[in-house]
Amino acid sequence: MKVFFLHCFINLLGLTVQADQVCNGVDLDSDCWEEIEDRRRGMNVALKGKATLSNLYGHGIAYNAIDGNRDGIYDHGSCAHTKVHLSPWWRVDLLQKYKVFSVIITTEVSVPERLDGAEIRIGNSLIDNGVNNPRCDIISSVPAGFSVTYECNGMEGRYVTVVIPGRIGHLILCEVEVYGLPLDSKAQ
Ligand SMILES: [Ca+2]
Repeated sequence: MKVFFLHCFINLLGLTVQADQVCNGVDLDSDCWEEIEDRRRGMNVALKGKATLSNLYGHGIAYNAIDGNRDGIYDHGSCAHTKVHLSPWWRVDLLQKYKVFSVIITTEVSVPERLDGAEIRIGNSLIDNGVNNPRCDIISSVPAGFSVTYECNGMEGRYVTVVIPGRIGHLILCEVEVYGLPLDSKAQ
C-alpha cells in the first residue's frame, strides 16, 4: 500500500489538488488512481478544435472561447458572444472522438448570470446542432470572471456544445477548456 501511494504521489507532483478532488474518501487501491492517471495525461483538446456558434454578436466570434485566454472582459476580444435569440448555442468540433473528463467554463465578468441554466452536451451527433447529445452538466451559476470545472467522467464524443435551452438571451463564453484523451489512445 505504501509503495503504491508513493508511486501515485510522484506521478502527481503539482497536481495534488486534482488528486484530492477525485480520490477524497476513496480507498487507495481502488480504480480511482487509474482515473487520476487518465486525467494527468489529458490535455485541453479544445485548443485544436473548430468552434462555431448559433449567430454572431459584434466581435464575439466562436474561436474566442478556445483561444487559450481566460480573459473575461468582452471588450478585450477573447469571448464568444451570440445575439439575443431562443436557445443560443456554441459548439467546438474536436475533430475526432475523445473521452472527456472535464470541461472548464470561464464566464464574462459583467453579466455572468446570462450563462445560468446553460447545459454542456457531449456526443457525436450534429442533429439540432448537437444540443441533444448526452448532458455532462448544467451551469447553475458561475461567479463573474471565474472559471468553473464540470466533471464529465469520461463521456465520449467529438462535439462539445454549450446551449441555453428554451430561453431567449445572449450566450457569452470567454473560454471553454475540454480535458480528455483521444479514444484511440485509450484502446492502445
Ligand atoms: Ca478566450
